[in-house]
Amino acid sequence: MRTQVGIIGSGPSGLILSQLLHLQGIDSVILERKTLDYVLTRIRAGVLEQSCVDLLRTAQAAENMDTQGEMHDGFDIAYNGKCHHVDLKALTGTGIMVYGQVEITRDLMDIRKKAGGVTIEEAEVTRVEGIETDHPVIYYTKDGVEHKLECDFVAGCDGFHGASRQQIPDDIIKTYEKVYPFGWLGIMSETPPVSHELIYTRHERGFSLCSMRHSKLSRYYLQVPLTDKVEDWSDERFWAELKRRLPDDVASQLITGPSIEKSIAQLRSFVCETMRYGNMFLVGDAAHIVPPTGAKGLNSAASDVYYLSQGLIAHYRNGDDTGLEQYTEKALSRVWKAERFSWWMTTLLHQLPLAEGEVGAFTSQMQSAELDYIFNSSAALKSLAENYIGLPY
Ligand code: RFL
Ligand code: PHB
Repeated sequence: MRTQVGIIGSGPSGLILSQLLHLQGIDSVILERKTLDYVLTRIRAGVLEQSCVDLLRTAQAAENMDTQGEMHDGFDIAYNGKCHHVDLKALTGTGIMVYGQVEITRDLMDIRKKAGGVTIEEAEVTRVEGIETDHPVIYYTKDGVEHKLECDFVAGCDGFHGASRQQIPDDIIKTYEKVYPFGWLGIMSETPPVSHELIYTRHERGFSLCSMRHSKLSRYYLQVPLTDKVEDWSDERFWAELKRRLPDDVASQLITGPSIEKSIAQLRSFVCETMRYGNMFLVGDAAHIVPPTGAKGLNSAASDVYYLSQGLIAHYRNGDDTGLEQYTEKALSRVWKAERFSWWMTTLLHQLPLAEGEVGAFTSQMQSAELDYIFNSSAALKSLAENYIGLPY
């Protein structure tokens, strides 16, 4: 089989890219190792930056988001038992969109299916040959049989555990990583959200986050030790712990119910330099990971897709390769700022173990001082808001 752009992975990166290319008459094939139904069970992001919203509109994939998503003008950070409001709209002129990754993925899969785009499910990519040439070949296994997909370009949209990054030789790739010593236990419940906006809470028992998908579906997270297992957390224990961490006036409003999903995610910061090797480009989680505290993962994937789609469109339209040549530099410049913000939000709001050389919970005092500063300085609050709504592409 042959196509113009071989896309590995049917997550948001691969799907948005394929749709933007399709609208410009550029052909792609998506290879996905799982079934598409399985991909739709992975509950992840919920907060979209305006630039990501705009990209989905450009991709003509925004109909459901525009009718079912919710625009939020702000969010709260709670500490010392009180909520402090971040008025994103007043500080930056824009807000954020609350619309789930599962829904975006489903919308894009439906559009691709209707347009007759080819996606091969349960197709595990094992290696890519000829990456340095104009004819890379992607090898994948389906039903125990090896197949190949010939293409002009490879888009590695296969997430952190994918195969594409592994194809880059060790002497060319440089990676940066920080693994955090705690996880997030998340639940989804068919209950009304405790507040109409998100609440991030710093508490001595650990961080928590109240989020949502819509008026009848809530998403809550608790900071937990990495040694904890999902089985350790009955729904009752989860709700009791969340209530203890929330300000009293918020806790008293919390409506609880059975969880419909429960999982623990590890928190990691990771960046891979380079994002291009020969005619293969890494996109989204394949190249970088952030802890979810700043809601930047999917949003950073979207900005990569924007830069890469522009480069590929210019290549096919008029043979202009400038965009492809600048892909790594442009994408990484934005990614590093999202990495900084996510690391900073994580460090600000979580309970951290004592660092080497630290006496008397010094970091904890720094967190308190920083929060106090943010909510008493219009400059600091504006900086937080500007990063949260997303830096320009
Ligand atoms: P994905 O979504 O991981 O998709 C990669 C796809 O590639 C497939 N694959 C392969 N296919 C073929 N052959 C192989 N060898 C393959 N290896 C892998 C996989 O099966 C999969 O289908 O990466 P993509 O598309 O780059 O998208 C990235 C986002 O999923 C991720 O950044 C976000 O979910 C992160 N994230 C959030 N981002 C936000 O912008 N806002 C948020 O509010 C937000 N909340 C979150 C999050 C991530 C979380 N977790 C679970 C880490 C909340 C959580 C809890
Ligand atoms: C979510 O709703 O899943 C969510 C929202 C904000 C975050 C992380 C996750 O920072």
